Amino acid sequence: MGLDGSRFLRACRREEVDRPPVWFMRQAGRYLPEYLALRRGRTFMESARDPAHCAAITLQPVTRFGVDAAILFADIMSPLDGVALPFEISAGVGPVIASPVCTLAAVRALSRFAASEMAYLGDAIGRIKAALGAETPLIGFAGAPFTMACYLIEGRGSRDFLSARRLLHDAPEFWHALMQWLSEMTIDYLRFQVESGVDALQLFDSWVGLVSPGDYRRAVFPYMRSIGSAVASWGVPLIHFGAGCSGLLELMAEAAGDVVGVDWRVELGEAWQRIGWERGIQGNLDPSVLLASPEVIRGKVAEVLRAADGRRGHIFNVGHGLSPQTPPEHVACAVAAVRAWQA
Ligand code: 1CP
Repeated sequence: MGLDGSRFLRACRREEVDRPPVWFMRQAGRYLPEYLALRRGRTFMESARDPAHCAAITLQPVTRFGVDAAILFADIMSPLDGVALPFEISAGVGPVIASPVCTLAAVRALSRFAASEMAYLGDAIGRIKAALGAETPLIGFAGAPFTMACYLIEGRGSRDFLSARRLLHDAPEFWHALMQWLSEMTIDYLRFQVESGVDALQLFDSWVGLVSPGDYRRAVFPYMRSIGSAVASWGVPLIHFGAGCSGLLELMAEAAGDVVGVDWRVELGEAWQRIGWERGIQGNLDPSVLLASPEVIRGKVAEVLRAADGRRGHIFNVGHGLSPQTPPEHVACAVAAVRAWQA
């Protein structure tokens, strides 16, 4: 078949497919017993920095469920290894950054991304590609600048990222310097993943739903646009995901991406109309549905597929990452329901 003929890459290009491709954000993770077994006694980043482990974890959901794409096992904080900014992924907390970046002087002191510091990831990508062969594409990814800025400023996760949003309003020179540095770093990091062999890219702007459309236009859009243009020039499909973004969909679509990833707070057909039929759409099952009974799961999967109406360019996914409580059999049930779908 060859990778270019894969369901996932064809859908990214809005070509005809026999059925929508399916994969899940956070498909590798704590809900899988084989993941917990491999992670035992190791921190998240110890596993992510070990090419054999990273490859094995990336392949687990492909082996178990036969999903139509793999996603690299890494975190949105991973590229900080390439700029020598110390961080950890702390159990039960998430990213923790040793020295948050809150002043213009701190931004000016940041160094340029060096792929040589992340040789482990290039090695992992090579191993994953060799194991996947010509059937299943590999998605590389990065956090988008706004979401990265949230963690760099606060130093860790937060419900509302108030300090970051205050600086967006109150310290424009700092904000733009940080976003400029982040967008350059992101382009360098994504290019490194493409040169190492990934077949498609996703930008996670998980928390950008916190900003108003006016602020998005001024303080986020230009940086997304520059990343989007760079990726477009490489000829690799780009998925642009955000959660809680129903007020921003048109702007996000205009800024970057061949495909826009949406969550369940917006009806998929309406979202698609707003982002334009010339783009693909990814989503948008509520991940909490996968905690319900198989019968409910089949019904809700059908609802998403009906909303997409068999149009070219739909990639079936959850609207945000799978939760650690998800029974793996329920993920298998959703995959089977997508496979069995007849429009
Ligand atoms: O030890 C563990 O297993 C911790 C859980 C975990 C996992 C499995 C974290 C900590 N990161 C990951 C992997 C991960 N993170 C992937 C792997 C590929 C996949 O299977 O999908 C990806 C794509 C991410 C991306 C990521 N990390 C995002 C964007 C997606 C999203 O969910 O919004 C964000 C916001 C992070 C930060 C992060 N890393 C980990 C946690 C718990 C968090 C969120 C913390 C918070 O709520 O602030």
